[in-house]
Amino acid sequence: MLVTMLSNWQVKAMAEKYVEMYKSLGINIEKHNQLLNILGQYYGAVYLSQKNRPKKMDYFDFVVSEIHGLRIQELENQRKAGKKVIGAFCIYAPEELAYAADATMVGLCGGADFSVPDAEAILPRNLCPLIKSFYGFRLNKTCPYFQSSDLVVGETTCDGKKKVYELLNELIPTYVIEIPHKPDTQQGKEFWLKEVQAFKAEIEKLTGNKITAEKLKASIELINNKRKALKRLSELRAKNPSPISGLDALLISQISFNDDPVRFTAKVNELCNELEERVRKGEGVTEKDAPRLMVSGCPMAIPNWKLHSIAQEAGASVVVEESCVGTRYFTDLIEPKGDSIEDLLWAIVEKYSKIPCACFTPNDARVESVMQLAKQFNVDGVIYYTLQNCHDYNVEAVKIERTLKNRDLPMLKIETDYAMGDSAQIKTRVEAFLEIIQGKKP
Ligand code: BJ8
Repeated sequence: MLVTMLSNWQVKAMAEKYVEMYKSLGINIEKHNQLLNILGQYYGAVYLSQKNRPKKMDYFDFVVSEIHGLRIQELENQRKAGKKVIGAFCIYAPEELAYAADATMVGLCGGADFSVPDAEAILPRNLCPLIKSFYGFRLNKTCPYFQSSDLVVGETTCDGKKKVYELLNELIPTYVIEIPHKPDTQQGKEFWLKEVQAFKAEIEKLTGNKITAEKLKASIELINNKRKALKRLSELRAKNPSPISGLDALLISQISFNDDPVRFTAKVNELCNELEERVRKGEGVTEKDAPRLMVSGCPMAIPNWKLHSIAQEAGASVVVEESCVGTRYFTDLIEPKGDSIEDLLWAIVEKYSKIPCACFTPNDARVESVMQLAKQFNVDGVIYYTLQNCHDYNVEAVKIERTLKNRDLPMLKIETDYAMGDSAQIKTRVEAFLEIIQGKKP
């Protein structure tokens, strides 16, 4: 959601350019302008101040500058042509089904502190900031993706989300997919298949379009291509020095939930071509001996850049995110064993049940994934990132830390929210952590 470093008059010009669209979407224009001002300045300070960025990041800067403008205009044009927009919060929502019915799936705003006070007027304060943020955005009508959505798809991952979806449904039609928490079992997978079938029927009802095997196969390929491009980008970050900053890579992952998938995939691949050239020349964004970090834990929805910017400023190179806005989204592809609709739906279940969210129990696959990534990316340490009041990720830190310790890899646990009040304290802790890491280096 946002704008490059725009001066006040530029924000005003953009707000005026799209004012009729915003009015038709029922956006709270005054409040939305405040949001654009804050985010524009934040983006400029965090992103545009970086040195030695790849040239192909220009496209992603442009997307950010128009994320509340042109992209919304595109969605509105699609809606005028009779297509539907489905908003989602979780990577368990099978976007392949939306595209197979000629709909579009977009990520909804849920990564900013801006909307939290509005949510706290209704919700308990001691709730995950991600949940308060998205509910507040619907209440205060400043997320144009919410305003453009014909349906929201939620999921029974954590209790906070599950209960807030009931309240959200009072404000916008919200369909909830039930996610089994023991997906390794045959029983769990069969249950999930029924949920995927029911979601398919819901989308067909919403769009009036039948999801055929042919269309589903095409949309699986569409999203597989997006995941492949993100994986290619991720693998380039394993090089030393990494050819792209952690902040830029995080931004691209965040944008992947909002941009047009065909265009996005092409642009990520173009960026990867440039990064491969950098790797060939041995060029990176940091010195070769900069401490290499993994960030593991809760997803970071746009514009949540707090931890990455602190770590980067402290001299670290964030090289991988074990997160849903990171490796969990693109590690596995959908690989159907046949061409029938049943084969394709099963393949969706198989892929999605491999995403090791902390809502699963037990969740050994996540512990294994962290260890495998630590090796692949040759990390010197892990920052375990958990949002306040997220019990699943907070508790799962115990097992992850224990296993990392056995491999002699240091871990720093940061529990935070979206406000900036604790930035100085996090900075001090990250700097101390980097000193420990440097002290361990031969
Ligand atoms: S698959 S991680 S995107 S649920 S909202 S669990 S932070 S208390 S987001 Fe997630 Fe899907 Fe899992 Fe990934 Fe905790 Fe907050 Fe709940 Fe959250």
